[in-house]
Amino acid sequence: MSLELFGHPFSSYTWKALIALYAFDIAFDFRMVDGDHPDNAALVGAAGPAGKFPVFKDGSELLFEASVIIEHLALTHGSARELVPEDPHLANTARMLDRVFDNYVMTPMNAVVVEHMRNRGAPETARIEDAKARLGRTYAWLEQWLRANPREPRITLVECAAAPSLFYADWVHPIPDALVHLREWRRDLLARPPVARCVEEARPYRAWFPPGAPDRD
Ligand SMILES: N[C@@H](CCC(=O)N[C@@H](CS)C(=O)NCC(=O)O)C(=O)O
Repeated sequence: MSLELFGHPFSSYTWKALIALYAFDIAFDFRMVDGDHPDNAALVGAAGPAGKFPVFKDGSELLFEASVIIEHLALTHGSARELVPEDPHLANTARMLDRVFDNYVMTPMNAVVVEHMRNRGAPETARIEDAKARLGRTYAWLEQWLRANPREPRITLVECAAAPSLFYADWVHPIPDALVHLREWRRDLLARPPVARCVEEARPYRAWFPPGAPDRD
């Protein structure tokens, strides 16, 4: 059955699904969502209530929400089963962490990006500072969590969620030097081949990053 992923190489949520697909060598066709591909954009627009990407097409089935796509890969590809822990309690913990990255890293990081887009040149400082404070709180929580729960060198739902959110969040609000475990984990994640591939594929679009991309990574 042919598999298609609709998304964009600079999109953090597209990365979440791409990392899983790349990590387990799952063959698929990438469908670019941009102004040059109106049919792809139309499919994405109609797939879910918010018209967001990524969207995954598996035969006649259309799936949206990056985490759901990853769970689908774990269910349908034996080789990718370890994306979600077999033990139901460990799987629940992985889903909790996935929510931490989406809700408390990706969301405040996006809030900074959106504020720069909303008000180019003069973003509202209070909104930016509020989002950065939320990121700071999550960073501190993640540092403690990593200290108590060292990660293994494998790719699971947690790594798929962590890599893109930490990649971009560190651009808008750098992880403090004191949070050594979190900084080290981000560095380690970016070096993993499926993540490094996403970083390279996104590189041509960096000039688009509304707050301005730093000259690193
Ligand atoms: N909850 C969704 C969020 C997806 C999302 O926000 N995607 C962004 C790209 S990273 C998007 O579609 N932006 C375009 C839009 O909102 O129209 C998921 O987990 O997949």
